[in-house]
Order: sequence, then structure tokens, then C-alpha cells
Amino acid sequence: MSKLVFPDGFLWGAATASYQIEGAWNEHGKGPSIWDEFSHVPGKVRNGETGDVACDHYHRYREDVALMKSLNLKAYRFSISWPRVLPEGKGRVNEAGVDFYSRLVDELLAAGIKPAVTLYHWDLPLAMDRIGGWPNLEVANHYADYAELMFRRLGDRVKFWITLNEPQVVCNMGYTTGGHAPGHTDEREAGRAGHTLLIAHGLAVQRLRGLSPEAKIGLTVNVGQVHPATDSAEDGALAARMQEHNAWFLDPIYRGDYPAVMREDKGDILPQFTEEQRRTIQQPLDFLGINNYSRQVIGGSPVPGATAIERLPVTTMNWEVYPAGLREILCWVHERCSPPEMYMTENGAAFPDQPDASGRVEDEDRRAFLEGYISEAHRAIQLGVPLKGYFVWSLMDNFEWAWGFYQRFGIVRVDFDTQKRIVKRSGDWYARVAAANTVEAEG
Ligand code: PNW
Repeated sequence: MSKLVFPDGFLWGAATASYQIEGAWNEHGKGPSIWDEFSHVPGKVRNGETGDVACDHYHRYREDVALMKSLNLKAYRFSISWPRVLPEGKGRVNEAGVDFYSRLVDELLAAGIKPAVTLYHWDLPLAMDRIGGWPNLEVANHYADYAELMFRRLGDRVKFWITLNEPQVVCNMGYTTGGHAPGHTDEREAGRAGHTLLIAHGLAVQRLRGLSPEAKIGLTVNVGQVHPATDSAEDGALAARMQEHNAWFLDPIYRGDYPAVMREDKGDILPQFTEEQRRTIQQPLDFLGINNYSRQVIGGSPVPGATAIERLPVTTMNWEVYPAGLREILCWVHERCSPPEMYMTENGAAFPDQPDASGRVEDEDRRAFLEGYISEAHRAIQLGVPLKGYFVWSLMDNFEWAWGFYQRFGIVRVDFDTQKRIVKRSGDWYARVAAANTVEAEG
């Protein structure tokens, strides 16, 4: 049995997102988001499920914070619903919405848990969509005003801010494939949306610096190592090209332009930056948040004599369980961007949990998954990656976007009929890791 000790002060946390857990979709003055609209369109979400109630966290946040404390969490990453605090996306403030987040932050601090706030985790105010959504550059200014509002209201207590969650998924799923809200299928819109998201990010960083110089700010990107399906030269070249696409939202910030390979592959779909836009988005960040679940395997069309690489089992998302990919991608991002600090802001797995008679879930698959990935995070630290924390996705089973409640990612089970929470075996294990700051590998 090996024992992996993490650096002192390593931040063990769990992550969630507003639309996935809060419910209370139209309560206390909240405005509608693109997900409220999208999830109510028949056929968009599996089984017609919506986030109307989800985990009812809006009403149960006290109980949920107590649960986090019982899991020995040092930090909690949650997102703010922009339309809950600004029902029209701009202008009039919904004080009841601000108050909810303020009470949540107080509850966390009283429990000794550090709040890590994501300002945008996909629930764009519908009013912002009606003026064109992310493809409209003007939305960046409204986002910056919204961000400033939250810095002013919570900045005395929140010192860790994430501007955006996974802008790549916002663009690809929201505007190219249409699998996520707002469900558009126009790659040109995706290119423009990405541009606005970068500028929105930069503007928010500027606003925070003036208001709260001691706070930390960064963004979260989803990245994954790309491997060739076979040892053919064609697959190798293709995988190397696709690996570069991981830097869609990194290179503009750290190097001043989209990756050259992406400019070649996407033609004029990616807009050009003005000098002023460049200055806005290229500001130094305190940390980079990384979301990683799997690797991508690419190519594989039959070439005489080529040998296929070995594939590993998959989760119910059909994502391959490939723990080494976490270390590989952390090292790749660190080498390319040299952020002063990095955090795993999401990592975890959906499995077909089977509760026993008492409702308990013996999810050895998820526990082993976490052990494997967290062990690779430890190796990355030993290789020099400045990894300062790890947030498991997710604290509890929740609304998994177009999958509805089918995909369960929680280390805590939620019974969606009764809203009962039951800590899974993986949750017990994670609580021990967080308390001991150590992984004692069982697997
Ligand atoms: C992330 N992909 O989404 C999100 O940040 C979470 O809200 C979500 O629940 C979680 O991962 C699990 O899906 C992703 O296609 C969506 O590679 C798609 C991908 C990755 C992450």
C-alpha cells in the first residue's frame, strides 16, 4: 500500500453549479436563463427533465453546507446564477438573489469552508440571449457589470473567483452542436461567442483588481490529452494537431492569439483581436483552473500494419477512465502557460450507482477512479506542477445538462423524490483523504 502525502495547505474541495443544483428557478424574483428555456423545450433533455427543482439546494443550502463539513471539505466551488441576481441581465438588482449567495457564503465561512465562486457556469440570462447572447460583443460589458456587482457584494468574504467555466463547451455545445442552451448550430456564432467570452473574462479581471487587490482570480478550462488511436503516422499527426485545440482559450490569454493550428483549421471562424482587446484579455491571472475527465483518442481509420492502442473501461458518460491523462495534461498546460498556481476545479465520474436496501451506495468504481486520478495529481506536483487544490465533481448527484438526472456524478447520493442525501462510499473515502491530506492507495 502506497502513501501519497500532499503539500501542506492543499485545498480539498467539491464543486457544483447553480443550474445543476439550486432549483427555485422562478422564485424570489429570479429571472429566466437560457437553460430554463432550453430544458422546457421537448426533446432537448433526456426524459423531459429540467432543473426547476434539481437538488432544491436553494432551500437546503444549510443542510448541504453541514454535509460538506462532515466530509472535511476545505473549500467549496459553486457558481452564481447571473439571472438570479440580475433578472434582466443588467440594471435592476434582485436583492433576494444576492442575499441567497451572501447567506451561503456566511454559512460556509462559519463551517470553516473556503468559498470559490464561479461567475458563469452556463446559465446566461435569457434577456442577454435576446440581444444576441455571447456572439454579441456587448454582452461582455454586461457580464463585467454583473461581475463587479458580485465583487462589491461578496468581495469582503470571497477571495477566490473563477470568471468562466469551460468557455470551450459554451461555444461547442451551445453554438455549434446545439446540444446545450441556447441550442444553436452555427460555428461562426461559436467563434464570435468565444471572442466575447475572452473579453468578458478580461474585463472582469480588471474590475476585481481595482476593488480587491488581495483576492485571487482565474478561469477554468476543460482540457484533455489527445492520443492517436493507432501508431500510424497519420493518426500521430492528427492527434498532435487536435492537442493544440486544447489551447483555444489559453493561448489568447497567455500568448496573445488563438493557436496557429486552430487558425489554420477554422479559417475566418475565429475573429481577429484588436490591440485593445489583446490588452484586456492578456492580464496576468493568479491561477488557472483545470477540468479534466478523460483523454481523447483520435483517428483509427485502417492503415495496413498499424497497431491500435490499448483502450480502458469507460464511465456511463462513455468517457474512458485514463488517470495518467490528468498528469499528462497538467504538465502540458504548465509547460505551455506557466501559471503561478493551478487547481483541479473538476474531476470525477458518472457510474450506474445501485443503492442497497438502506439507500447506501457502495461505489467502488468511483472510489477507485478518484484514487487513480488523485494519485496522478500527486505525481504532477512531484514533477513541478504548482497544483494547489483539487475539487471533485461533484458534491452530489445533480442535473447533468442534456442527460438530466440519468448521470450521477456525486460523492453523495441524492434521491430526487425525497431530496434525501446519503454519503456514498466514495464520499467516505474522500473525507478521509481531505482530513489526512494523504492518499493511502487501496487499489
Ligand atoms: C463539465 N466534454 O462539463 C461541466 O463543467 C459540469 O457542469 C458537468 O456536470 C461536468 O463536466 C460533467 O459532465 C463538460 O465533452 C461537458 O468533454 C462536456 C465535456 C467536458 C466537460
